[in-house]
Amino acid sequence: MAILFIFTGWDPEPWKKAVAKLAPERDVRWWPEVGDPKDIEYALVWKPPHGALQNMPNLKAIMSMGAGVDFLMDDPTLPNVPLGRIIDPNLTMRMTEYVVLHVLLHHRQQIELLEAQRKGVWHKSLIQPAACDVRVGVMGLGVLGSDAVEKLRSLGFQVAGWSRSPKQIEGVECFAGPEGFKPFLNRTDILVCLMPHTPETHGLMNAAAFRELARDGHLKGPAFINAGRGKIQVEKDILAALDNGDLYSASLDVFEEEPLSPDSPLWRHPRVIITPHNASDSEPEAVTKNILAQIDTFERTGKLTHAVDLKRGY
Ligand code: NDP
Ligand code: OXD
Repeated sequence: MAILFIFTGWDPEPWKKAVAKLAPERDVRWWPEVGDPKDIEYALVWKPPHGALQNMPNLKAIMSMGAGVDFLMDDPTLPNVPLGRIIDPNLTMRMTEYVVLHVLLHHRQQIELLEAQRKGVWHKSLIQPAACDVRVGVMGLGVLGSDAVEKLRSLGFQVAGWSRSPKQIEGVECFAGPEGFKPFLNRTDILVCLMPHTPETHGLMNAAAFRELARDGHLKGPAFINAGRGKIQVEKDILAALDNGDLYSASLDVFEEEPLSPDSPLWRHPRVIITPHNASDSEPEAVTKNILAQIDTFERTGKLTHAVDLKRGY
């Protein structure tokens, strides 16, 4: 049995080190050095080129090396085998760190304070609302969203969430489905997107959605934080909303096209914080351990621990 790693855009060295430490006995191949394709039973992938998974007659399962699988969905040559993904405390914890950091940055108006610092201004007139007066809304109440809402709630924010199917989470106002979207936005000062990219979520965060965010809050205006997927947002609409006041500020970790073009005006916007899709990086040792355990379980039970529903697309 051989395991094939296929990824683009990542440095393979830390992964090779993790495999050497955790599974020195395994037959592991590194794309494009596939060897005999008949040997490959498991493919561990991150943004594999279309077609790279073809012609492996003994392939049993494909596993994303991250939480998302959207990059596989438009590959017409995707083999019809079970597809898994990563759910791991390491990944969840990192995402929650990012969400809490950026919610607090917007809540505490740090962009404005840094601007004042650059100018040598003692900005004492800036009114600082308490967390209990600020409404945070989290789009996506899955593995990552549900951890984030819990931590945000413990900081004292008024927290709501939005998902496809209805949820009940103590202390969190839960909205669901298309009919819940507008009321969810209407009560939100700081919006956090932790959703997958699917045909339903494509372009969802557009001018019409930003216009629905609350305008009666204690902050200078709504903030948008996206650590889900870039194709959920319409970047020209983010810029227009920042200009017309529908948005006051934004933190963006993901983009319509990655890496973000050096020409994008988002880089230079004074109220936008850009991070390079590193809200929650897949940590080689934690993820390799997780995937090896999933393979062992699959060998015993024929089922993937964190299987993806291909019909839903996440
Ligand atoms: P989950 O599959 O556990 O959760 C997804 C959530 O989104 C669910 O609550 C789901 O609703 C909701 N959702 C999906 N489609 C819709 C829709 N059409 N309308 C309303 N809600 C919807 O995923 P994770 O929490 O593990 O991860 C979320 C995403 O975060 C990943 O898909 C990935 O894109 C992104 N990510 C980004 C990283 C980064 O570094 N920037 C790192 C890791 C992940 P329901 O509960 O009803 O199914
Ligand atoms: C993921 C990601 O999906 O890093 O895990 O974006």
